[in-house]
Amino acid sequence: MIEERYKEGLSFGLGLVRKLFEGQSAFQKVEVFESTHHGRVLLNDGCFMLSERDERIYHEMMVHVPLNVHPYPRRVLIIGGGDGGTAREVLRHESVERCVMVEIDAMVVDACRKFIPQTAGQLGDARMDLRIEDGVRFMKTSDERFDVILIDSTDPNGAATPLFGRDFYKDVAAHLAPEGIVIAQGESVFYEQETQVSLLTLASELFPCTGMFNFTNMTYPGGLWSFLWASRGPHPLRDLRPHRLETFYYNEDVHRAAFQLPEFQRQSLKPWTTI
Ligand code: AG3
Repeated sequence: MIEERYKEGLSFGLGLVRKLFEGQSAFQKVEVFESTHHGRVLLNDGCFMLSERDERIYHEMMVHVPLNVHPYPRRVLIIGGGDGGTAREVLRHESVERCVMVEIDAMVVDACRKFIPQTAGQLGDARMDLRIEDGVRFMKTSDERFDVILIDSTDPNGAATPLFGRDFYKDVAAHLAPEGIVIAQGESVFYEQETQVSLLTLASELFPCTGMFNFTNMTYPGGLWSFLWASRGPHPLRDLRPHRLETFYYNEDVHRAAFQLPEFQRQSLKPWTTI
């Protein structure tokens, strides 16, 4: 079995066909497997990052939700996202002139280029500026501003911990253009309510328009997961423009529905939600 031990006594698994890659980088263990039901899968430190079968759900929702709301997204920043799936969806938008992707771990990029071209295949696009660098450091050193910032991180352990903190979000705010939108991987709706509250709380201190939206998937523990929405102004429902790309999961109705949260989640996030 390919097994993610998500928490003590709680694991999720797929049948193993064969191992394609295993490496230990300075940051994490990186593995790629062929699985029985989900095609190729990427695991970082034993946690599922994506499967070929359902990765489009996460990547489409992370990208098309903000890019179909921002009036004219030209410059996009991705923090993390080493597998390339987020970049692939960003590049489908013709308005995008420049996509900077800052991934801390070259091993993830190299392994995906070699074994998961489905997500990493577009990383050579001329509009891409791929940097192997710590996203936290990039924020301190770059003076560029972006229309959309996408924080495509792992769970808040190890190298990704600062990406869920206040200091990092202050830097994110400093790099956001006037009509800018920030989206961040927002963890499990059922298992990580506290993480969601803390992420949304700190975002609400820095941005006027904040909330979370959900998507369901087959690979992340618990199925129902979230993204953080934070913007300087654009409203995810009122400012939605027509969607023209061919997609697997995303459409305008799914976009709108994603912001309708289950009651327990809505209650717990209500104080910091302005959507
Ligand atoms: N980012 C990781 C989502 C979190 C998964 N967590 C887990 N399996 N425990 C996905 C990267 C895709 N570009």
